[in-house]
Amino acid sequence: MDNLGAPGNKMSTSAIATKSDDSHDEAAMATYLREGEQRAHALANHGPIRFDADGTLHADILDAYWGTGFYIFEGVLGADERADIEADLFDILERLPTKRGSPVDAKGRPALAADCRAPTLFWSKPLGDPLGGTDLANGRHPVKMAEPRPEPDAPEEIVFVILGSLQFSEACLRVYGHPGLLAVAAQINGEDFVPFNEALFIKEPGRGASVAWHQDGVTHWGSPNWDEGTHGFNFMAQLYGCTAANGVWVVPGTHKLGKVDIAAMVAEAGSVRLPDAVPIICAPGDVAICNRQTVHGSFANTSPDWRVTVNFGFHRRASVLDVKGGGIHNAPAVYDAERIRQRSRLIGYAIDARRQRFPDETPFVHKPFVETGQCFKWNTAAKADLEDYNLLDLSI
Ligand SMILES: O=C(O)CCC(=O)C(=O)O
Repeated sequence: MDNLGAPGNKMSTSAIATKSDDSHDEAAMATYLREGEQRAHALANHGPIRFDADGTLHADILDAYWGTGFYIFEGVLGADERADIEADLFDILERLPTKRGSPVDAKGRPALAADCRAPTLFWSKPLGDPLGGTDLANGRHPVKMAEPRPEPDAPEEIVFVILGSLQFSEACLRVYGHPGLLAVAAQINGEDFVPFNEALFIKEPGRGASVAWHQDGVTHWGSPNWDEGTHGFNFMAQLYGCTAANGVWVVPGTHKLGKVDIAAMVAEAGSVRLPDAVPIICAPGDVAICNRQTVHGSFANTSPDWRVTVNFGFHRRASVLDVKGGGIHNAPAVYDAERIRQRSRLIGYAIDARRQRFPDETPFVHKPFVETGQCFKWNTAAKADLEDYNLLDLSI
């Protein structure tokens, strides 16, 4: 996930406001959602994870992914796994602080993440857009989305994203170790692929916040070696599925264009309803892969449906090694081989956690672990080792 900035940053004086009168137009939005669904159905970019006999990801998938910038892997997470995620989700929701900054949850217990040093919980007013038109996250969200009015009984603020999420949910950690998804990561980013970060997106009906249009990368845009895969991708695993109304929208092909002028796109469209954008529509258990360079975003969730996304990204090692990154998800730093090795332990823990829960699956083998003789065990000590692990996110 790739949207957040240090809390407390101020609004940009140069922020570009949307013509919100138009964007609040419910009829126009309903038409937009319907037309977006039609555009989504016309794209041949969904199906099960498929490999050829030689282990190569099926050419149709590679073509569709590199052509549009996203692909939906259908039926990746079964009912058992989704039930595990849901149980963890309920636990997380119960343990959230009563309000921003509160050390306790509604039952008076120490709140989730209360003692974390790394950025974890991100708050918004219900149906708000905390990022659009601000300087947060390097100002990557230049345009404010529409902010519909929530019901009067809505709380003042809600949590809409949780970073470092694998420390709060073993079920999410096990999704991170999914052999099919990690094999896809190896095909797209190379066998020595490395982590980016992980997040849980919670888009509650009638409350879930917008994530304004943006491209994710903050480095490399001007690099002579830049290409359509430089900033890696995010997997977006759907617990309950997602619709045009509550899901992420992508402007297909924008991952190939370099840095795009999003404000100009919105100005040309005359609203935040970008005319070429397509919603990622998923059934429960589907997992989308989304190129981080695409122009993408999501609208406030005015629909009656929850969207819960287990979001986790991977990079090419070459995009990260000895590169100065950070500043958005953690402190700026040069990402040397030792940091990459340290951060990659999450892949090792995830593979072993998954092996223990799903013993009939063939676990993924991560080539760098074989080459360096590293072996990971998911146990109590490993669990303790996850605290604040996202201080080492590889954020480019
Ligand atoms: O899930 C969302 O609404 C936004 C996800 C996103 O922007 C990202 O993963 O970069």
